[in-house]
Amino acid sequence: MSACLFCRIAAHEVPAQIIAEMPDVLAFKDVNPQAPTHVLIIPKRHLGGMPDLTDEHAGLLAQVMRLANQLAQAAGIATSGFRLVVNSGPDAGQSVAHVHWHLLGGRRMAWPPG
Ligand code: DGP
Repeated sequence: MSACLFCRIAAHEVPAQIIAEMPDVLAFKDVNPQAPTHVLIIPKRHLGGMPDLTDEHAGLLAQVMRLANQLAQAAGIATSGFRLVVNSGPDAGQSVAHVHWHLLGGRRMAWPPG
C-alpha cells in the first residue's frame, strides 16, 4: 500500500469527493476549501512535484488543462474567472508531496498571493 495520501485517493483507498476522472488524472474537492470552488487535480501515477515533470508528461499536462477548463465550465466560473495554482516546494507551501493543481474560483481573489 502506498504511503502517499494522494496515491491512496487515486486508488480509492482513502475517501474523497471525486468529481471527475480521466485516464491519467483525477479531480476531487479540497478538504479545506479556500474558495466556493476549490478542486484538486492530480495525476493518478505518483509524481512528487513540478521538478518531476518532463517532456514525457506532455499528454498528462494536456489532460490537466482540459479537465481544469471543463471543471471551470461546470462550476460556472469559466467567464467570471478562476485560478489554477501549483504550490511547488517548501517556500510555496506544498504540503502534499504528490503534484497537484488547485482550481479556485467563485470569489474575488487578491494579487499578489500571500
Ligand atoms: P498544498 O498545500 O498545495 O500541498 O495543498 C494540499 C491540499 O490538499 C490542501 O489544500 C488540503 C488538501 N488535502 C490534504 N489532505 C487532504 C485529504 O485527505 N483529502 C482532500 N480532499 N484534500 C486534502
